[in-house]
Amino acid sequence: MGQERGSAMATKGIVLLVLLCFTIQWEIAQAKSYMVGGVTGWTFGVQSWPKGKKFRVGDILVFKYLPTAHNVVKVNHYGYKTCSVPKGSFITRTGNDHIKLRKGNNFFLCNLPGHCINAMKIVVYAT
Ligand SMILES: [Cu+2]
Repeated sequence: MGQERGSAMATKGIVLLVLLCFTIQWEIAQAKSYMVGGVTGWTFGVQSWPKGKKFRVGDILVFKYLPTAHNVVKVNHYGYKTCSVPKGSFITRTGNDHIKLRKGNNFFLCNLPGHCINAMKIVVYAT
C-alpha cells in the first residue's frame, strides 16, 4: 500500500515536471510583436522608439503607416548612418509590414526624400 502511494506520487511528480518543461519551452517559443513607434506608428521622429526595450531574435516588428506616405527599407549599418539604400535592399510598402528580427542589429529606414534625415529610421538590437 505504502509503496503504491509512493509510486503514484512519483508519477505525479514526473507529470508535473514534464508539464513545467512544456510551459517553459512554450514561453521561449512565443515571439513578441511590437508596434513600431507605438500609437503614432512608423513616422518622423521614430528613431528613439527602440530605446529601453529588449528585443529577441524572432520577435516581430509591425510597421503601420499610410502606404502612400512612407515605406520600410531594411538596410545595413552604413545605410542607416548615411540615410542611403544599398543596392538590392529589401523594400516593403504595404502600410502594415511584419518583419522578423534577426540576431544583432536590425536597421530600417523610410527612403522617401527627407524622411530618414528627419529621424524616420530605427536600429533594433535583438539577442
Ligand atoms: Cu517616410
